[in-house]
Amino acid sequence: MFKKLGFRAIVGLSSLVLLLAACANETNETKPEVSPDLEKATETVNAKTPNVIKQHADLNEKPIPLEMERDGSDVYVKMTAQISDIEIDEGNVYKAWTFNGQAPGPLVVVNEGDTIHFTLENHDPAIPHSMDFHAVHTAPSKNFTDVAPNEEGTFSYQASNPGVFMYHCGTDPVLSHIANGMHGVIIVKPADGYPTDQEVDKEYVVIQNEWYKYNDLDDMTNGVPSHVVFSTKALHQGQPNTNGTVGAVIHSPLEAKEGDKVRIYVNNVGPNEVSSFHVIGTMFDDVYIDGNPANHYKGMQTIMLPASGGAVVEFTLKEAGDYKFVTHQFNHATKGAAGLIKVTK
Ligand SMILES: [Cu+2]
Repeated sequence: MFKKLGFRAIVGLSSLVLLLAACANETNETKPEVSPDLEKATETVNAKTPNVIKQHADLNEKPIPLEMERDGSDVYVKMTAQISDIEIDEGNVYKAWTFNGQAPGPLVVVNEGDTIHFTLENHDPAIPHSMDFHAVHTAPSKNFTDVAPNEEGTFSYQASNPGVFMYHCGTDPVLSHIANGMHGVIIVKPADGYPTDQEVDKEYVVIQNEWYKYNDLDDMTNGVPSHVVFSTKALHQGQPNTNGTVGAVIHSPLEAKEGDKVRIYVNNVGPNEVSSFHVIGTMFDDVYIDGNPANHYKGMQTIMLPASGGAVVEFTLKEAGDYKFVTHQFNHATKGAAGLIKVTK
């Protein structure tokens, strides 16, 4: 997908990196391709923040709320690309590349059949960003294109399929943009609802994501995540809205009453790992894979969420107590991917 000249530059750059690496430690490890723009913008500002982009070094942009307005079935959504500090673990502040200062970004909820008129304001002074909604059919070359620093772009498309979809920045190198924090969830509510709508007492949104060494494309490509985490986004007023940080959904637990049927809209935004989503002490009575009412499964213990995959899961909490949910890939649960549902009488 690289333009011809860009590709040559990258090949040249990669060869140089390879040569230097070979000289330095006599290994032949393949280095990921870094776009020349990103390579130029990135430098070690100090030992504490390796790989920080020079213009990001002193930048910590205050989160700007999502703007959303509806006119019939036309929905006007405005988001920002911005650089904001997020403490992903105690004492570990990540200068995240974000949508609206959150990682994952703000929850977007629309109805099946809506036309989305999406505006991205790029508040990042250094590099371009973009938006790829998995909820729409459109030509990426036309509607998922880059918005330059300090510019804005508007794109329109229809959300014609119901589901729990990922969105992410699609600017090259995509892995850097997603792993640095530019991901989120858009729910497209089915026109005719889910067959179990009447049974559900509480509903929440849960998202899984990974973090790697700061803006380190080599680690993102060849390494393992340092943190795998859950976040929750407020679907209804008064619900917690967190970033993807270690313990976020334990410190801000989900709540239910004994006997409640709970629905979770869940998505794994990755970027790289699969999620094996499981609630300890119950099982999923009803599951809609990717959140489409047509994909209805019953009685599942664990659901597999591929990177970007979503689901609606519904389960009954028959006894009061604390229920943890995890990815059953326990190496990832150990790195932070655990959340809590507090069930009271
Ligand atoms: Cu981006």
